[in-house]
Amino acid sequence: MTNAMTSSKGPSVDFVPSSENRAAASTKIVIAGGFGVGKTTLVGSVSEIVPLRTEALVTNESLGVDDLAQTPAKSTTTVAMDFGRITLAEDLVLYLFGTPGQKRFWFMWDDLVRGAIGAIVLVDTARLDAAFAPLDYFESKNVPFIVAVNEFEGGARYPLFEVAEALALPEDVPLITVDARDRESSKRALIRITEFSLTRLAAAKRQAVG
Ligand SMILES: Nc1nc2c(ncn2[C@@H]2O[C@H](COP(=O)(O)OP(=O)(O)O)[C@@H](O)[C@H]2O)c(=O)[nH]1
Ligand SMILES: [Mg+2]
Repeated sequence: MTNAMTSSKGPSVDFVPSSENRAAASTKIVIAGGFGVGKTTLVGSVSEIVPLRTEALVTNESLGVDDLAQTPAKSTTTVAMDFGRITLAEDLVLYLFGTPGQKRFWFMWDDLVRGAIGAIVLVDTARLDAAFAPLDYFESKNVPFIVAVNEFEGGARYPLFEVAEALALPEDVPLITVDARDRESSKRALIRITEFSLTRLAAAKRQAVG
């Protein structure tokens, strides 16, 4: 059992006793975005454990709910969520949580983001509109987030400023490209959200003081 030290504000750190009886700290980053945008792929490419994922064949019942016509390569959909782990240091563990895509699982998001460093919103430029719901969500909850355009082969490439404009992103939100299948690329995205979150924390502290 972990002794969670969570607060309603900002990232939390959980301390778990390690085998050597030293405290190990853990924290988390949330991966969000529309259906088929590459969340499961990203968590899988950086996780050191086989990601725990709950995929199921999309059945007739979910037709119209999970639109596979938009993503012909996919026959499964993540039913609950993706979960991965990265050991950053002997005593520091990062957990990754992919958000469940379907609207019927959105009640889980509040639990997922509690205590998270921040979120990466994955975007497919072929289906930009799928990004609006996660963007609105993180903005409304004041969770730091970055936007990562997952570049699919054969997909149209747009200059990032055009993507920012189309998504009506606030100016300070970092916007990067990513190849979710590539470990190094996915790691860079994790580093970027961590840096951004730290910058935001520092700014908030300065405001509180000044
Ligand atoms: N070409 C290409 N395919 C990708 C990339 N990321 C994911 N895919 C593929 O797109 C499909 C959907 O990805 P998945 O991770 O399941 O999406 P999720 O619904 O967001 O979890 C899968 O078949 C992936 O192999 C990428 O960066 N490039
Ligand atoms: Mg998935």
